[in-house]
Amino acid sequence: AWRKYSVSEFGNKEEFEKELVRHIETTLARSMYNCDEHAAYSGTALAFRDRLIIEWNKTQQRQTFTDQKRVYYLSLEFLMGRALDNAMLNVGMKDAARDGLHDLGFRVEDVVEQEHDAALGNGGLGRLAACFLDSMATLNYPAWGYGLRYRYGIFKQEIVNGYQMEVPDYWLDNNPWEFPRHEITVDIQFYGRVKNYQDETGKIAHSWEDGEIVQAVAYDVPIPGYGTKTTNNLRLWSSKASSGEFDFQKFNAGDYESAVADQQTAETISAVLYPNDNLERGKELRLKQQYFWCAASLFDIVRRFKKTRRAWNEFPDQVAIQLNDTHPTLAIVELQRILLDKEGLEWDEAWNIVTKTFGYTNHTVLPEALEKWSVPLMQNLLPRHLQIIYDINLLFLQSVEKRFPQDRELLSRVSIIEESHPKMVRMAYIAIIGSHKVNGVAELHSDLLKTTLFKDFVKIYGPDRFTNVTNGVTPRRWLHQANPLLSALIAEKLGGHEFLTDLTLLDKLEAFVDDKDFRDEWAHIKTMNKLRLAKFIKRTTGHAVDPNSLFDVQVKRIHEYKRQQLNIFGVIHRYLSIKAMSAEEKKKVVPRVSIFGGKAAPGYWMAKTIIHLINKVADVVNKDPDVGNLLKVIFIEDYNVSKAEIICPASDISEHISTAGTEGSGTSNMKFVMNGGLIIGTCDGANIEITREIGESNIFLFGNLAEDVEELRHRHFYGSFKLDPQLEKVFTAIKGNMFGDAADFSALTASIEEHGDYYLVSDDFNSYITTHGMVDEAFKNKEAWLAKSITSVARMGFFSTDRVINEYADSIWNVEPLVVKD
Ligand code: 26V
Repeated sequence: AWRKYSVSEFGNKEEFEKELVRHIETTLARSMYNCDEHAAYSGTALAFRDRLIIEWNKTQQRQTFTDQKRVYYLSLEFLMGRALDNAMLNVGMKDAARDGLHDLGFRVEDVVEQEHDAALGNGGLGRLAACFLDSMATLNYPAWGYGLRYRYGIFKQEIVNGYQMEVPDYWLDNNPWEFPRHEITVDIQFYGRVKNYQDETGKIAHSWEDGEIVQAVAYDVPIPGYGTKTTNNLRLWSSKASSGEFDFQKFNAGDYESAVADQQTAETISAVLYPNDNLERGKELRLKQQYFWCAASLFDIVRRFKKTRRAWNEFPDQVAIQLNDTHPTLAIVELQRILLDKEGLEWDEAWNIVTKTFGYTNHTVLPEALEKWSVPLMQNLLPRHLQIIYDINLLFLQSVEKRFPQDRELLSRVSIIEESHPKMVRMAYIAIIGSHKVNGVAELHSDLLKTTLFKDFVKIYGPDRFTNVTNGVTPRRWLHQANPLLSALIAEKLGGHEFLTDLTLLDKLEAFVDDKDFRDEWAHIKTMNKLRLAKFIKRTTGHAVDPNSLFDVQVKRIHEYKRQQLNIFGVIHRYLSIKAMSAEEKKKVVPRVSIFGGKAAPGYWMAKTIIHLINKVADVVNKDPDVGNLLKVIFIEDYNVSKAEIICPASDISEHISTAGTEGSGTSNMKFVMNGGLIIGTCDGANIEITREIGESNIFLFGNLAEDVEELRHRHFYGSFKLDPQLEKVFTAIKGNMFGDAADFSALTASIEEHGDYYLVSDDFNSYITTHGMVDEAFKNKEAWLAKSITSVARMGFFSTDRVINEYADSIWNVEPLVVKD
């Protein structure tokens, strides 16, 4: 009977308005007479939140009732961006909301912009996790995300005098999308010591005692699927001093301040997202974060399993856990500990359950990103886990020894413990040994894992433990939401929006490549999107850019391997060429806007130097009357998910130019092509598969191949290094103080000229410049360019995360969707 009291499921404009007003006047205690855009946002969000939470409840009941296998996606990062637009589109009520808001005097586009990005991630890895959640819900998989509820997301970037400054991103005030679950808490232990004792059967058992306890509190975020009834859950843990932790002794002794300080120490565990992308720095607090989150999640998963009253050997039939990089590797050790110490299973039985449960995804081959933790640090913080790690290692090495007797070298290479000073625990090795599948994120990357980084493990386990699942992006956010005009045009041609849930249907667009009206509309939409970006640039930087210019975009984390330095050197080269031209020659130049965006890790000096150089070049170029509109350089401050939604649809060409063999996959390459932009790139990451899908004539590839990188690096050191002559001209300009004090950039030029040019900037420079010349030529032929753009979009069906999730489900998780009939 209580069912009829489900009030909030508004189904039209009027009902939406009623809910909106109700929330503004009661939940927010505001009057409609002074309702501003922010209040309109909060009211709309609350109205949609009600809808989501009703579906969320039903989904959870359904999933519990059918009792089938669930997936748990463990990620330290979920780079969600804004939620409201996504919720409106997924629920299918955006038009009702638009009309309702309009009646009250608001534009839905402005209202949506009031929301603060949920920026709980650094870059590709975190955004991939967010796209996965969208696809898992849309495909009706019973799936949960587990992460940390950071009080501060990735820092906000400000550019001051051309330098990056970091500002904290406090984002939690008035966040309508999270539900605190104060009743769901887990006690997490740190430090202490291990006690050995004999159990009832006379067996030696272990218990971990006398540690410090911190409480994990669950916060749930609903994840709606697009056009489905499934609303999954993202559970984020927040740290809190356990009530026992507040030291009443100190308090009563008058030391109130110190008692509160202890409490704050507990709360720092989930305080801040580490802003290093691809650089491991062994900080104790980071290890604490990892264990805190793994232990809370495992406790929750095990508690849910135990409610089913099944036998332990059925655990892997009910639970699949995917490790997003090595950050959650302690979950493997924690499950083994629970099964041994708490549940009393035998080692082999427990370990068999563990390895069947876990899968591990690797995202990078860069050696500086591979996680290692010092043995003394782990001994102190997690003494029982270190013992278990040693046991895992012992048994593993014994089995290797049996199969490959007398290969001492092999044993020391694959040992979990690196025999350095101090000794280090190699987390990737635990992840491999404790999982049944290890995957890379694009073909080349997965091949490199097998032939280089994890070669010895292929020898030990055979090739079947290693596989590839090429990344994707969700077309809901990255096509439909970011580019409503293009999505509508495609829907008109294909007779509906089905392509959003079956992206391979895009191939039907190829039939229209030669249709003149269609092409014109396609071109018009690109221009509109460029105008939208131009307005944004004007508003945020003050620079006017001409939407008829070629928009050339590189937005991603700043890293030497991604080679923004190659791009800015190319821009300088272009600038010098233009300066040397006659008026006649200038008439033939294709006007260009070079757009950069991205954050540098706060301690990564070389990356910060690259940002500084880009901004200094912009200062000089943008006010040079010799150049005018032929070249503009723009650095977009604080690149994030919601800015990406404006930038991706507006590019003519985007740059994916990492040193071959270094980029795991890249995912923005997919977003740009899906939005009708062409790309210039190296044979690296998913660029290779994008080329295979869209055809070689639709992409601008350049540069050395991965297979030649080692040889080239060797030659730089042991042969003679000769700077590329074109690049030399660029360096001469920099050293002549053309962009301010050359000393500011000497580390950057020296890394190439003097320190071996590890990222092959000089080797690839000529080919890069030549290829940009081909881009200019191609852009002059508008019709041919449009044909490339349309054909490419038509062939991008493969890069939906729906395909990706189905591959994980089939080949790694062995889970089925839970489809509901209406
Ligand atoms: C790595 C590390 C290393 C230890 C210290 C903290 C920290 C934080 C984040 C990361 C993530 C770096 C790995 C990463 O983001 N990889 C990117 O993953 C994308 C999704 O698979 C892929 O498209 C990019 O090519 C890859 O660089």
